[in-house]
Amino acid sequence: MKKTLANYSMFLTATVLLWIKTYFVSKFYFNIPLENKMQQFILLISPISTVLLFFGFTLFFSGKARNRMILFISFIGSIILYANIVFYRFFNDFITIPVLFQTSNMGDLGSSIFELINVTDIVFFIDVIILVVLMKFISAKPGHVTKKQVASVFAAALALFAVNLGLAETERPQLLTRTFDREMLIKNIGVYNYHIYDIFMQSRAQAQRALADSSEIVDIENYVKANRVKPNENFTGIAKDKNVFVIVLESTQDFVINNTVDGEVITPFLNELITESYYFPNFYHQTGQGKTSDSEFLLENSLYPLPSGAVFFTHSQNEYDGMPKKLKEEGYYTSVFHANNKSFWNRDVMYDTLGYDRFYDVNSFNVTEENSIGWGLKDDDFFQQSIKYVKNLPQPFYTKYITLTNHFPFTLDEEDQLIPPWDSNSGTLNRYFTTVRYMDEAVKNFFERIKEEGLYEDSIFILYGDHYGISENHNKAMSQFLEKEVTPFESAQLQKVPFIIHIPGHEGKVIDTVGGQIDMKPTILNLLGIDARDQIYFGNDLFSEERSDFAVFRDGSFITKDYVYTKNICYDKATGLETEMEHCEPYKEKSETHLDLSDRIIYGDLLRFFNKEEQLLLKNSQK
Ligand code: GP9
Ligand code: MN
Repeated sequence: MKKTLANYSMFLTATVLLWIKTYFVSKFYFNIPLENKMQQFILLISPISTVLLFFGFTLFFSGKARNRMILFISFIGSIILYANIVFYRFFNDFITIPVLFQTSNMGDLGSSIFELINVTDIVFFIDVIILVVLMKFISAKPGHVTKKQVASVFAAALALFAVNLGLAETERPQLLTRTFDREMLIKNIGVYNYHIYDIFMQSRAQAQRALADSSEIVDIENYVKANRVKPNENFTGIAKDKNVFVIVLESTQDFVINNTVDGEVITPFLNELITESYYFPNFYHQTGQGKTSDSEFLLENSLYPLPSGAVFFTHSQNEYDGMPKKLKEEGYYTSVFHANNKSFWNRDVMYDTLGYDRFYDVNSFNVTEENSIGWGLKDDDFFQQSIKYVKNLPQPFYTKYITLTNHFPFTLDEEDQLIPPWDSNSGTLNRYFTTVRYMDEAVKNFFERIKEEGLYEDSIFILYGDHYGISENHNKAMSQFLEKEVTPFESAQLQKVPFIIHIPGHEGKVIDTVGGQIDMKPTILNLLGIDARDQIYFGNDLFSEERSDFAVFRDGSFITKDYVYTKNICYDKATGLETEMEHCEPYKEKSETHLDLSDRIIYGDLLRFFNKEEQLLLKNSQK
């Protein structure tokens, strides 16, 4: 027994020390917000599995060699942690592989690295120092450990990881498949597992990228250009050089528009706005697991998001022809307002890639206990606090506002409730009406302020719902509200989100073409008189009279003028009843092609080839 203890003592000490140190740094240094006991517990256990696994390898050695390996691993673990600490001091974020190799980032860091490092930082290596001292004074050398014992250490590490992941999944479902936020990953699986995961994801993307063939883009280009319709010339340039406000209406579905609950109007302001705007009642969201970020991706690129994961996370290093980049070439200043952590959905990185000039994240706002609810700053405060920034932006500007209050779980302080919650069996749906009503008021107040600031006349306003707020889990309450059964056909129809284009001085009109978020970019660019038809994108101008009514969802369901295809069934739109598959067949092929080609562009990072080719052509023509 004594011998066994001696065999393991240094291994155990090193494991415990690195584990506890990592926990303390995560909790107190990275300031990871913890909402409940379970999250505290997850954070506590999250480093242990990897720490155990790595030190487990030292058991293959004995005697002095083992001690040296223990020191080595302890040092490497500490360096990884310390690198994150230094990075965090500067960027308030965690290291990712691509960011590490991004010269611009490292350039910033390089010049100030000495300011970021303090002598007192030696405390972050305290465990390594303790180990050195212990090894010096303890004369007993660890002996041989049996293979079986090593195997059980690895098995324990694996089991601990499984427990960790299981608990994390209950706190944040689909943590690894969706990937929300670096902070969330570190909070749930610990800093070391996070790095392993990051390396895995990045290498996978890099491999796909390396395998891509530059000729692929030619076929894709031919396809998209052949399928593109001419934009409506009557609308070309009608908003030339105007400021553009894009307002993302969190979780807002179209069914709340012009509707009431218990006699209360749900969106009085939007209803009124629509009467003097272009309003598209057959407009669908096309997002996948990346939710809000997927909708932003569709908006800026007119490419489809990915079938799994959030493209903002998985392919933020690709080359894109983002709308901000294009608008910048045309003299626009581009920015985003969103009162959330900048790394959520990897926005800080992706916004750089897309070419945004400025991201006003949570740190640009004064967020207190009183002015926040649910996910953070209340929409009304968010809009109001943004005024001081927006009025000083260089004009013309393109700016995107992302609201937050109307987000699951749809909570709201009593004093902000303009209509009471409903009373079905779904608390979620009941509260949803109240938070939508609140958001509507916040948008109304924002418009008033924009008018007061004299910004209104020179601007256009694009409002869109990002994705559904009420999932199919609430079908029962939903059918009670809609007074009809929510069949798969109805579920597909419920994916409609508001799309409103408000141009001051224009009367507006209801335009009933079937379209989706993929169409936003070509529509907006045409209004601004910017010709981007040399770019590769999948949408079409929503005003165009030549367009065919069409929207494909990320799961392959689609909507046309007369049919709805979902869950392998073709429905007749007029009756809502099942019809022969042959009606849907031609569109099915079109849908699959669209999604497939768009995916290939992203997986292979194909736009890098396209742009090179374009530049070459340009050069030759200039000769
Ligand atoms: C988070 C906000 C909401 O920043 O955009 O995210 P969601 O869960 O809707 O994607
Ligand atoms: Mn959202």
